[in-house]
Amino acid sequence: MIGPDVAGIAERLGLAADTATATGQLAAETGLDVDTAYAAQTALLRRRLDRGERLVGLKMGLTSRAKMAQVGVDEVIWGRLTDAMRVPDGGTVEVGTYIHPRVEPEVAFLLDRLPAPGEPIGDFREAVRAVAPAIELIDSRYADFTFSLPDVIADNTSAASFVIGPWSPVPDGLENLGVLLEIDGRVAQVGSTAAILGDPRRALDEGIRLAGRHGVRLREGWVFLAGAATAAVPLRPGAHVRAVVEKLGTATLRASS
Ligand code: OOG
Ligand code: MG
Repeated sequence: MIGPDVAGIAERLGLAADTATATGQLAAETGLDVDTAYAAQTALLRRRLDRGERLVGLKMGLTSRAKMAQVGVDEVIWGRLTDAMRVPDGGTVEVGTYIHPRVEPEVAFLLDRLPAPGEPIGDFREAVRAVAPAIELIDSRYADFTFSLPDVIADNTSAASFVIGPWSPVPDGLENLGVLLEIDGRVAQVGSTAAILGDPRRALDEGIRLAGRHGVRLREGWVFLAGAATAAVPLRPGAHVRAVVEKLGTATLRASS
């Protein structure tokens, strides 16, 4: 039997993103499994690197129950971040360049010295230099924002853009900080960093472990998004979005009208 066409899947998802046009789900049609889906994600990253983008970090997905419930997939996943996906804090995104964008509040880590593959993180403050509030803009390339586990992995876990707020030194506790997502000054989602695997620090352990299974090693200087603490909210034209994380501050993003 011929396996799924990894290059073809990456091309289809890459084109869907480039043209802001949804595509149908792939897994059922192509027999894509999780390992092959990560290979397709790598091919999709390669497509970005070939056009000059730089790999700047890793993002976790579905590290909270709120997110798992929203998309109906209940496994922790990870994807890649490039420099072209980063939007400056307070910056504006063109809504027309996305298919059906959603925003979600996140916590970002700036990675420092990480343990060797297979080793646990000893001192979190050695592994993480700084933390920041962040906004992730996700945009599934699949019609109706509907997908299976291998589908969303191949699609780089719906990653599209991200905003990092001001960096702070790692505070004493990260496991129970209040999280708010505000749209146009109104609270759209409320949560706690406890929703992220009980403690967002755990997301880094999971990221190291899960990416390591696919030969990907996290690097010093990378940005790491621990996963959304709440469900994501559709990004409407003209919206002004703020993510507030207690003790860490605020990240903001505007949508073009
Ligand atoms: C998948 C990406 C999930 C998160 O923070 O949980 C994610 C999706 O919701 O489309 O980025
Ligand atoms: Mg996210």
